[in-house]
Amino acid sequence: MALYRDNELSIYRSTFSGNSANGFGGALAVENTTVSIFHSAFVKNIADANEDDYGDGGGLYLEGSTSLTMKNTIIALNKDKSPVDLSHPDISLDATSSVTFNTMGFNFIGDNETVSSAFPMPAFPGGQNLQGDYVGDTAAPLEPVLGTLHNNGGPTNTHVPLRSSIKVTAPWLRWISAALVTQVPLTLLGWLMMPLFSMPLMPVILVPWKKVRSPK
Ligand SMILES: [Ca+2]
Ligand SMILES: [Ca+2]
Repeated sequence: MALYRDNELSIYRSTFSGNSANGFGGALAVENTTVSIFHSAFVKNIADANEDDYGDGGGLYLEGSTSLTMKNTIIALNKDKSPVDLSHPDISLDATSSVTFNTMGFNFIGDNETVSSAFPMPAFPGGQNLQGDYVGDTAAPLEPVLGTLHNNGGPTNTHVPLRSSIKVTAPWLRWISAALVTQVPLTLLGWLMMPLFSMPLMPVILVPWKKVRSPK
């Protein structure tokens, strides 16, 4: 399924896969639109399929005064096939657009080219950024591990995140990973620095003890 829209659009639990456009927006192009996308996937779509250097945004192409609210949505593994023109595989903004983003977290952006301010990289590779999104960039695109387009129930075929995908990492495992990354180094640093802080206290403790013992 591929769409062009210029008013208001809500997408809920939908899959856009394998679409292509010779121009802009392989899966979805919107202009002056209020867009909400929840629990959906935009994967393996292509912009500028005819490779004439005219076309961007394999996943989404956003124009005009558009606002995009997004939660728990995968936009990854899309392509911009322009041979020379800048490659904007997943999301592309028109140069004159004024797009506002409202992320509600748990989104998965393969390449944040053109949207790095709305979807900044996380502090640790593979982790969530401060908004709770998983984000890659052109140098290190993030690839979800998905099953093939398949009938997994529901009215249309879908891609199921597989067990090894970041999207399905158990919350307790994410907590342990975060603890290993942040708490273990801090604890080791604390142990190493403990003698530095305890040394000045030793004379204060020992001197009164000696005075008490001295009359004997
Ligand atoms: Ca083209
Ligand atoms: Ca392009």
